[in-house]
Amino acid sequence: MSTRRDFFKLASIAGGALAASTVSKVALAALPDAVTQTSPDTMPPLQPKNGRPYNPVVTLNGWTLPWRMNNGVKEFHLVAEPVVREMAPGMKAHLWGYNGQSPGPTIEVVEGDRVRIFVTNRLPEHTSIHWHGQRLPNGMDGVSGLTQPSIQPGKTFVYEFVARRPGTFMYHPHADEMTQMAMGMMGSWVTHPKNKHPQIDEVDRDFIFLLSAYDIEPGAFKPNIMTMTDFNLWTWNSRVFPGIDTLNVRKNDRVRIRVGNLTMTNHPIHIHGHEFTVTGTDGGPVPRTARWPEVTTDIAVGQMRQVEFVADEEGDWSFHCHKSHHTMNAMGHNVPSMIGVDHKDVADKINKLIPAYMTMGDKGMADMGAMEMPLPDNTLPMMTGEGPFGGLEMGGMFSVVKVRKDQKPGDYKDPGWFRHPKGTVAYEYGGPVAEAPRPPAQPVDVHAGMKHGSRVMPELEVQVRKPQGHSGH
Ligand SMILES: [Cu+2]
Repeated sequence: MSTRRDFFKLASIAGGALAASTVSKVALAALPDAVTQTSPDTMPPLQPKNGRPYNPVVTLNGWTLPWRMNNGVKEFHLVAEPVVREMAPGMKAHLWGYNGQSPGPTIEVVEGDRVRIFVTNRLPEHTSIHWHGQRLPNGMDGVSGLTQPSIQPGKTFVYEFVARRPGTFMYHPHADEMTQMAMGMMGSWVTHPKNKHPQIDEVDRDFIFLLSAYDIEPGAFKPNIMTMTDFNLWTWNSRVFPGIDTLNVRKNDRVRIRVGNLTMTNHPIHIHGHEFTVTGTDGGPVPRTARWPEVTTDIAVGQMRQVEFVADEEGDWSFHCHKSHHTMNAMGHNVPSMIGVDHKDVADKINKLIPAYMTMGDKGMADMGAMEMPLPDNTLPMMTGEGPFGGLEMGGMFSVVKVRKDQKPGDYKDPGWFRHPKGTVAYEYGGPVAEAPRPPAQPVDVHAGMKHGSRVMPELEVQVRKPQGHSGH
């Protein structure tokens, strides 16, 4: 039996050199501080205090994890734990994440850095971290059961590898993945190039965020982890509009935006007023000869894209997923289209039976943004947000790129709404209006089908839905 005294005896016989080489320095070292973030706001870029210099990224509604240098190795400490994430003012979700937030902090290193990451598991079940897209020793790949035993609750594991490839990456569990990603466990990783790189431009602003999706019933706090496709909250870094910060840049800045998709569907990410090119994926920089301009790029599941453009048009430019049901929040979208149907009469009758029934969208759904709906607690309106000209009627994956000529270099503060030069805003026509020719109106008897009357009319289906619960989104 080996005792502490035996160990010292052995060490004294063999000398200090043997002790140093047989006992891991890592095991002897105290853990680096586990820094925790309590705010869901966009934190200013973390300027590197030591190591190779680089131009840091800004994580949208997120932050970068500080490190410590230990004999030339960058040491980070991630703590997997339950967190409370404010998805937008008025709604908090009970998620799992890292170091106080979901997603976890961004990790920024430089090509060639040796990186050591301590991962402490404070979840009620085992976990692991997979370093998506990285070249590394197989045993550091973080696949529970395949390349390592899973990290049991209360345990700390150490990952160590050299960041070989510059680019945009992410990290996420590779243990009970469906649960852990549906609960919000993920984070971004950027490896900056060591030297000037022929395929990587220097940029003035460098943003990063992850796409994630949740199924949280209105009024509930926890995601339904059994959901496979019917998610109802489409988020950027576990935030939904109007909780997503704007991307504030200076006119003529070269802007890079890095986006990774850890939802279960694709997202065509679209910018207004500018064209971008995809300059890189999680596979590395795209050769210049293979780039083309576009205004929307589709990001498939498990992919990362970095897009770049020169922000040379001043204004407040929408930046969003182009799937229109991804730019709204969770509330009764499983209602039938009632556009053109005057159903007030029907609604009055239904109201006698179901007082909470509301007529929705006989002219479209825009009145949803303004109507005073009785919302359950901890719920966001389906379409919301106020702009300088009225309601934006948005939710989910929507934000604004604000381009200003007086935004200072390195200043990421929201400059407020754009002040349009005189005569550059769409306006109401004030002249005479010609009568537009219209087809003769068709009489529609909404009661005909219900009463099984003599006229052959398709039965008008009226689904009665109270404003709680939903599916199909
Ligand atoms: Cu989308």
